[in-house]
Amino acid sequence: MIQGLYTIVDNSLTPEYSHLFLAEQFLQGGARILQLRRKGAIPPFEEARQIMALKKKYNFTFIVNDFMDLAREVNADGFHGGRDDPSPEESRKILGPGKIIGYSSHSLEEALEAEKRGADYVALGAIFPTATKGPGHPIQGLERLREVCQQVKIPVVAIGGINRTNVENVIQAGASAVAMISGLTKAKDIAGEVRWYVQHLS
Ligand code: TZP
Ligand code: MG
Repeated sequence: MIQGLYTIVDNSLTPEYSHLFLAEQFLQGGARILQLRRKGAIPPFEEARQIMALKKKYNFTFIVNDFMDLAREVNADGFHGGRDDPSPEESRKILGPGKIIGYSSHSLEEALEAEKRGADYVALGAIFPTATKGPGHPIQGLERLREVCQQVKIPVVAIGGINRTNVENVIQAGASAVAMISGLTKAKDIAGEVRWYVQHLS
């Protein structure tokens, strides 16, 4: 189930940490959903495999962003795509039954279309300005988030600039889950920060 804290394993703002290190920090903090995200570079098979191997120790859902072949090769629990990726229905065909298909949307229309095409959840972002996405990205804001949550039946994952101060408003707007990168990866105590959100969102 896509609910609560949705952690994104992405070290683009914190290159001093490996993806594997971030994944384990998140899991130590109690995260139950991890997405591997590496913009512009194919994550090495070995990295994704090592994260999958953490399932021996932790119970979590592992979703691969952008790289369908990798998702299939490591038998991840799901794939997260967007405009440049196979459609949700194609993704489901490729990955097989029982897998989770997520889709990045940037408008109500796109979110409704993804739902129609069989996505299990949609992400909507960026809700707030964020360094992770860089300038030039449209900001959705809380009102758009509320509208999307009202009209879309599948879970909506809010993403972009979410932090301790605004997370409550995001939940109030109807988001099923909050996806975060820098709010977690830039914390001094990453596992502790994750724990705060896990407790706050349950
Ligand atoms: N999509 C929309 S905003 C965003 C993505 C991947 C970045 C989220 O990162 P952060 O650091 O939690 O704002
Ligand atoms: Mg993509």
